Amino acid sequence: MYLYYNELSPYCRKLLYFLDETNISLDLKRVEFPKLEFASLGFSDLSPTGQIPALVTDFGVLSDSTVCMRYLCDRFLKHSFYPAGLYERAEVDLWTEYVNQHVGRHILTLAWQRHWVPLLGKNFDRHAVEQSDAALAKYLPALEAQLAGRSVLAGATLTIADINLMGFMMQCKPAGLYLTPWPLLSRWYETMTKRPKFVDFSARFPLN
Ligand SMILES: N[C@@H](CCC(=O)N[C@@H](CS)C(=O)NCC(=O)O)C(=O)O
Repeated sequence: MYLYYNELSPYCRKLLYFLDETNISLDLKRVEFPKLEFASLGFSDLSPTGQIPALVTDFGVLSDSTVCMRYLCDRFLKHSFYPAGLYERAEVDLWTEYVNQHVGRHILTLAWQRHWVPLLGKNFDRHAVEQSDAALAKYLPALEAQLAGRSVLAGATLTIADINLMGFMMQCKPAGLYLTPWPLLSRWYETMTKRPKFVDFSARFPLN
């Protein structure tokens, strides 16, 4: 089993950080231009999106960071990160999907518009930034409320819900997203950044 990745991709970074936290070791293959490289390898038929991360298993290719985290937890029996119990698992899924649908993509839009667009000399899309700022103002309060009286998003210990959120939150700085209005989320983020596994991960794969 091996993983196609590029350390600049936020979705790959999420999965690479997940591998560190869970101590799952995979062969890593770095790609620069996934669609072109996959086409030349004949992967276009196997991977529905042609995107990275792409996890090549004995049975086929999985090309979605969240699906890969779930699969790897089950495959390597990492149930503390993705519980086997039905309700506990659903709670992890709930917060993972909430973040994927309402939070993550907006942080990435802001990071793209505020950091990469000026760097690459592309056209700034003010409307996209306004929409993502508004969406975060609307959807971050539920994360803040969920963190009241707890240090992790679901259950009692770190799960893929936290790792998933961290995959996006590690882009806060390039996104120009300040967490002052959300003190519990801010505290959660500070705690996550101090985790030894995150410190190691950031040193191995620096953001810039
Ligand atoms: N929902 C997917 C998104 C993956 C994704 O957007 N990958 C981007 C890199 S960040 C990609 O491969 N882009 C190249 C392309 O679409 O050709 C996930 O969670 O893995």
